[in-house]
Amino acid sequence: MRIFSGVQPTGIFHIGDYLGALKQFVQLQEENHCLYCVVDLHAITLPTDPKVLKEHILDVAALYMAVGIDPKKQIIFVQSDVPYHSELAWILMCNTYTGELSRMTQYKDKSKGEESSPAGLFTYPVLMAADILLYDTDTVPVGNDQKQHIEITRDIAVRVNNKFPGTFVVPEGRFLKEGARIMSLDDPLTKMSKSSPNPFSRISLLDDEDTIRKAVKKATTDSFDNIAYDEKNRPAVSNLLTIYSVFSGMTIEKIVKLNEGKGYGAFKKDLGEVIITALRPIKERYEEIRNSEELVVCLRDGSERAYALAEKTMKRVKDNFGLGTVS
Ligand code: ATP
Ligand code: LTN
Repeated sequence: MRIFSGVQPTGIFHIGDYLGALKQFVQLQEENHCLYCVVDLHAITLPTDPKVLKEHILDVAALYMAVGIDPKKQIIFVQSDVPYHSELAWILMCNTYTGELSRMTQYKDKSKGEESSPAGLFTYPVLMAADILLYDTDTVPVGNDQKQHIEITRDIAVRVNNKFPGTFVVPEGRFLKEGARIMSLDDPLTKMSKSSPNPFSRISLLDDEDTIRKAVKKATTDSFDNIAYDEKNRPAVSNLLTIYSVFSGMTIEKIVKLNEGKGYGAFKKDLGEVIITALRPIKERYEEIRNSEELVVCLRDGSERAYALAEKTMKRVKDNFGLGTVS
């Protein structure tokens, strides 16, 4: 199967990105053809400093490799290195309704209803659809905050296929049950996010050990005197149990049992160590890759291979739409 996913170069990944998305990227590479993209064009939908953006592009690419994606077997590349993404986005925009874009919750959140919000923020989902459809993608692994964007991608693909049969493969989203939505450590009702102003709301994949211990220690809990999973009534401790479970590989039931009669102090201490142990090898590999010359070489090679695949799809799309001088 063809797999495609993308991450915005807006900062260092946190454990929510890792558990919701990156971990599945690694698992999927065993039996599939995967393309993992650094979606820099999406990152400029909100104001970005060019120097910082350039660094973040390399940070994200290095993190892809550090978590275990093999750039020789799979394709790791930067979106704007393959200009077909923007070209296809335009064609798709002509087949997308403004009404459906205005219903996107991410747009509503990020634009805050202001008239001066960039049009790129509004058409963001169409560029994402172009990313996916350009590579005849079967499956898109993402965190479940992206469900609505996958739905609109499918709707656009079906709409175009109804006009011009056989233009696109209609993709499916792939969402994990556990880890698909890791919540903030300071507010279990909002998702862990790179953009939250409180650094203790998240744990970054590159945080040092003391920072991780401190963030876990400060994490919000509740006033019950036992440790139990109850997402509705005890969201904070349930979130910590999920994080514990996905990093340790132990079931939640087993962790609850291990913690019978213990308080939050001991539980959090163990959790901190579980996270530190899981992140240590990623951090070590990241340091090696981030400053190596190999990183840029891999990205160039990745964009050449992605370009060749995209070119084929674009030729088919333009032919079907009757675009261009000759077919
Ligand atoms: P931010 O974290 O600033 O809100 P974002 O949501 O735009 O950024 P990306 O970097 O584009 O995040 O997301 C990378 C991937 O990680 C996406 O597939 C997204 O669904 C997933 N993801 C992000 N945050 C979480 C989370 N808290 N829990 C689970 N998955 C997440
Ligand atoms: N919108 C996504 C990032 C993204 C993406 C994609 C994910 C852009 N293009 C294509 C999967 C496939 C986000 O904010 N997480």
